[in-house]
Amino acid sequence: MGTHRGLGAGHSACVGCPAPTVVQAAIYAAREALGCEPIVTFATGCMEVTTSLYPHNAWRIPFLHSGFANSAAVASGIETAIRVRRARGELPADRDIMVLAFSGDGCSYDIGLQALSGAMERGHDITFICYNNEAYMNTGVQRSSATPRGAFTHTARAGSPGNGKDLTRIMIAHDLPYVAQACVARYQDMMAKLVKAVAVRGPAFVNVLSSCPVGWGLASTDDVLSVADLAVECNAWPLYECEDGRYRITYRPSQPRPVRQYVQMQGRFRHLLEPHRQADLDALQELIDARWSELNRLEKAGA
Ligand SMILES: Cc1ncc(C[n+]2csc(CCOP(=O)(O)OP(=O)(O)O)c2C)c(N)n1
Ligand code: SF4
Ligand SMILES: [Mg+2]
Repeated sequence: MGTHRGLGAGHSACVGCPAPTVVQAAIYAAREALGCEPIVTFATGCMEVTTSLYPHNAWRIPFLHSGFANSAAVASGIETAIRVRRARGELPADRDIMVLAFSGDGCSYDIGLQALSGAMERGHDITFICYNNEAYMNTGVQRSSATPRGAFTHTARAGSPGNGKDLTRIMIAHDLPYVAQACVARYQDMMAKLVKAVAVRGPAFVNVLSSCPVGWGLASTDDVLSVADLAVECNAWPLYECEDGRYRITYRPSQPRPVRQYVQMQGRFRHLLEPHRQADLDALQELIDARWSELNRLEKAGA
């Protein structure tokens, strides 16, 4: 890694928060693996607030705080300006300046979905990375459409009623050259996907599960990676990519773990362990199994 990492000291993310690792990895992919100069846009959320809280600033590379909704729209504008200035010969040919757009799930799944969809559909050469902690954490753990079925948030106190939107597949439906789902606990897999996403010419989207010790109600910050790992091992968060429409599962648990084990590690699911909530726990398992079967079918269909 170079002398500075793009995102350095001076941020105030909670102890144990893995989200800065996601951001660092994407910047590393761009700068060190591919030799690009990234310009970063960031929607409001934990990683934006904690890295740029006046008078501190953890950024060592160009960084723009967009609004909550428009990280992708701001990224589109920057990418267009780079393209136009390059065509006019105003940028040195040997400088590979590119745009990394980040947001949490609140922006990408909900309030910024329109801007994200538009930027992807127009074909801007940007890499959009969602660090997905499955709720609005920065404002005190409210439900987003990424919140899994049954999980407690302060706006879904008996457990989130929805199934959780499948944004990765929504992005695939945009016919993008590269879409992937990764997990912060599987660093090598995540890094390989980030490198591919940045290298692609055209829009790319990577959805990275990023556990949150606060919002997920973990007993200890020591559990932050093991719980994310278990999300992969129980198929709640499958690892896969889709290149030019072809699905590839990048990790297949040999013996998928029951979702009960995943639930047991997290305060946000505690109520699902009460005997009268057994049907809700079963429904969560059935949903995970159904989505996993469908993913396998899609992979086979493209083989
Ligand atoms: C238009 C607008 N609405 C609401 C807010 C308040 N707000 C700031 S961050 C945030 C939640 C962000 O959630 P997410 O994108 O999931 O990021 P996280 O905090 O979980 O990292 C909200 C609701 C805002 N800044 N702007
Ligand atoms: S609330 Fe969660 S996502 Fe936000 S900084 Fe703290 S640990 Fe990270
Ligand atoms: Mg979030």
